[in-house]
Amino acid sequence: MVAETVAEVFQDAHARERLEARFAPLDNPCDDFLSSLALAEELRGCFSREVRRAVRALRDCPHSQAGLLIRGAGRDRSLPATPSDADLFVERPSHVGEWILLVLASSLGALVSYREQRAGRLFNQIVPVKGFEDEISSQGSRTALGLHRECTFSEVGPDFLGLYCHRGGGAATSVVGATRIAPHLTDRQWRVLSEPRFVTPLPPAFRRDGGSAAGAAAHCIFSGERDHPEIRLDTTLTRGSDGDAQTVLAELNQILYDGDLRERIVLEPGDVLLLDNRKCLHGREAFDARFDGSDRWLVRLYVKSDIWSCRERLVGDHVLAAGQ
Ligand SMILES: O=C(O)CCC(=O)C(=O)O
Ligand SMILES: [Fe+2]
Repeated sequence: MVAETVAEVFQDAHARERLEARFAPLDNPCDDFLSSLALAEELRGCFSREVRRAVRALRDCPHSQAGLLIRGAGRDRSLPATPSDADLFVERPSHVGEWILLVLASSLGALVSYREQRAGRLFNQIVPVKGFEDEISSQGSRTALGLHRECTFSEVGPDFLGLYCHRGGGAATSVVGATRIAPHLTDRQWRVLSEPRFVTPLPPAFRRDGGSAAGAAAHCIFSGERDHPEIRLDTTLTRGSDGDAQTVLAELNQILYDGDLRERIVLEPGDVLLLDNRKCLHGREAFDARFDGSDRWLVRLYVKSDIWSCRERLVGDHVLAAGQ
């Protein structure tokens, strides 16, 4: 039997209430980043041992599940309306969701952001934005966000990403694990997809400030052992660099979208989804945004396992240059 891609754990009601009471009075975690990380170490004890065990498995067991869904981690009881603009600063009395994400994600590695994306802000607000309904990006809504590895184009993309749900909205996040895809490929498809015959340009969010669309050098889609492969693909952006590669990529897309490989996760307020960005692809269904303050609202955070290996790309405290 193939293991599921995303493991699920539940935070019990007692732990959740204690956590919410402890986190609600804390200041904005961005105010003093290093102090927040130090405090995060103490706050880990607010999660049950079962949750902490599952986070350790995600970090330390490369052959285990590619994702972890923590249901009912904790909610912000004084949440304002969903902002209409993802980049708008909204003054808030508490930051329970951001703290939950910071505590969990920082136990997976070093938190990072990208210079070219949303001005290098650590926490990215994922809300539908008016005027971008049909853009294939995290700001879109009417159009589905195709399966992708986060920052496919970059050599220093995140190893993990975390999504915290402030407000749900029906739209499911989909996840597909590389170990589940590999058995569906013929030897020929596997071989072509394991060769550096694919290119991925920068997505719209990384080009808003006038950046060039050119991505990194040609890359493989699969790497590593066939039983536990790593996958690097953005089904919207990645192209084969020759006819044969393009044909096999189209076949792969068909396998991804036609089969029942995708796991559908509807995030509810207080849930956290942690994904290993090397081991799975994720995307989002289309949905109807209302733009009335009640829309879906997630927060996203990126993690690098080994910040030392990309230190030449550091351009700020936690900010990496994603492009060349
Ligand atoms: O909205 C979602 O469920 C996923 C969005 C996404 O892919 C991302 O924020 O990286
Ligand atoms: Fe994403």
